[in-house]
Amino acid sequence: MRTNGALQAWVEESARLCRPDRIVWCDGSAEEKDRLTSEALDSGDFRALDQRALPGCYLHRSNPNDVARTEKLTFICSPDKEDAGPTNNWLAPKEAYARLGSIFEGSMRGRTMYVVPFLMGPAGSPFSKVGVEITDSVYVALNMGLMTRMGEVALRQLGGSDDFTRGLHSKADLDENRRFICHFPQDNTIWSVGSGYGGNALLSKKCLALRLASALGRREGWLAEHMLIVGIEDPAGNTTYVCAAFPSACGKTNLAMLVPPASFKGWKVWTVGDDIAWLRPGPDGRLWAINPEAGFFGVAPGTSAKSNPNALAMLERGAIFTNVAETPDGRVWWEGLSDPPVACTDWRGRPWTPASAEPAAHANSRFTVSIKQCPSYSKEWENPQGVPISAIIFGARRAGVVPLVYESFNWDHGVFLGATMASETTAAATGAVGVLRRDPFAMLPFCGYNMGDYFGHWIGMGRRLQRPPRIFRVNWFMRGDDGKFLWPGFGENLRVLRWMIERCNGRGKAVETPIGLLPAPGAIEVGDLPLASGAMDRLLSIDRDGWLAALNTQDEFFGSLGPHLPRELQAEHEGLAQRLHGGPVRSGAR
Ligand code: OXD
Ligand code: MN
Repeated sequence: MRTNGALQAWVEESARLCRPDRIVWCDGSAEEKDRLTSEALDSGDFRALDQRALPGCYLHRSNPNDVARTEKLTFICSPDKEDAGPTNNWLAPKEAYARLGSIFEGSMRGRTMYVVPFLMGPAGSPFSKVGVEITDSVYVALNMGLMTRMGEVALRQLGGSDDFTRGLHSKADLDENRRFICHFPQDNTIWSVGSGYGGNALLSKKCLALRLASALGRREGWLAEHMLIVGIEDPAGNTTYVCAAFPSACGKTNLAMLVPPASFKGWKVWTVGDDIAWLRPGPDGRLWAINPEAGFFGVAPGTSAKSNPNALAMLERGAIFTNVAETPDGRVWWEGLSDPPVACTDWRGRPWTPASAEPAAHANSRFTVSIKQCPSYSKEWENPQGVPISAIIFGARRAGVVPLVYESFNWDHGVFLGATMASETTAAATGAVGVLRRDPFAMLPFCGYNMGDYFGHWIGMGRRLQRPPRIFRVNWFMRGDDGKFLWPGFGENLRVLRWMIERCNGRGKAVETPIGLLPAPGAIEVGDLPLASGAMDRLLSIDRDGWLAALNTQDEFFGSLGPHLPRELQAEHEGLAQRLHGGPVRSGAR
């Protein structure tokens, strides 16, 4: 197995730095999974859940200081600070290697170093990339086995090449003051130290598949995006593939495996991915997408028979739960799953009852599970060419201003819709929750290069597509005056998706407004949904004052990008301002 010279040399160099007691190369076999699971049980990394009720399921309780992505401690270490841009933290590569090197030094003494080769994307696909993660965490190694195509398959794809992402990870002493997640796009390298949390430590995910891949995609002419991929099959058997970008913990997993409401007879939804899409123009002038991952690292709280029955079904075996509560009979529980148990053990291992002051599960508690266990799993996930994308959706969590759905006038306007996203923060990252922040393309924490250049890359991508996807914005989270959500969401979101599909097929009716094309009255069929009175009018209205206020913060944000802001987006911004001030709705609308 260990025949690749460049890989061998890098593993030896890393071992000289970290000084592990032993080195284990992961091959991805079932026997290895059993062995690593026993190790995790022995070390206390895993607690066995009731193996009759939940076969192959385990609970991991993390260090309480290590429960979410730490954006403050995440850096893009490009040689030139300008390439990281104003939305990323930057460290000079030399300084980053020196600072982290001193923490890695001897950090694996007394520990095992796991060498985890992994493949992102289907074997043999032109989209796919190989990475290798070196880690001292058995929890990370086991998660990587679910989240990626791990082991031999990756080494076979790599062959003798030295073209692989080098990811070095150590939990070190889990000290927040010695925690850094550094990306070196010029070296195709990631160094992550001091955290065992998924988004910081599963280096395939945010670090490779988004931060490094976005920079690589710019050089190679493709896109790495924080997007789910879903296929929607109508009763006639036509499947339309859609990508959707939402910030973390805003329902991507639920949307990716949506169950059609009862009134949608004959409709089916197929899950290709729930978090990351790699997109490239195909020879037919369309945009094609793969999901580079092989599993889901989903948010547990709020996952229920109502919000996501498919997720519950796939979590009955072979799942790793992180920081959820444990019931006395060895099962799992989290807020929103069901009525609370009379008593359980909370995510920190403390006794909990419904009278306890704090939640039983951490707000960012997670499950990890293979995509193949999802009842709505799409076999197209294995297609080396990916799936053709007809629509791109940008969504965010907004209590007001942004309507339920609208369509862009054209590609550049669609890029503008992505670039001007703002969303209320969630528990997926450390820091305050519920604060409105700009999150362009839901990529603020994940874009590996200058955000202005990233916008330019998107504009350029449109020029290469003869049949570009239509672009939409959605907001499932608008609230009425009583603070309650106006739209029921979950399965009912298919009503909105159906309008988008009709638009893609040239049938759905729309009206032109200053912000874009809104569904014509009645174009979204609401049937007998129990909506509050006037809800649909409110959901599809234009809050002119809200939009005028948004223009100011857009201006500020665009200004911060300086000369990197593409002039097309400046023109879109000015066009929106003119239309909001009563100028004509643009020509060229389709
Ligand atoms: C995730 C995230 O884990 O976005 O997918 O934080
Ligand atoms: Mn995500």
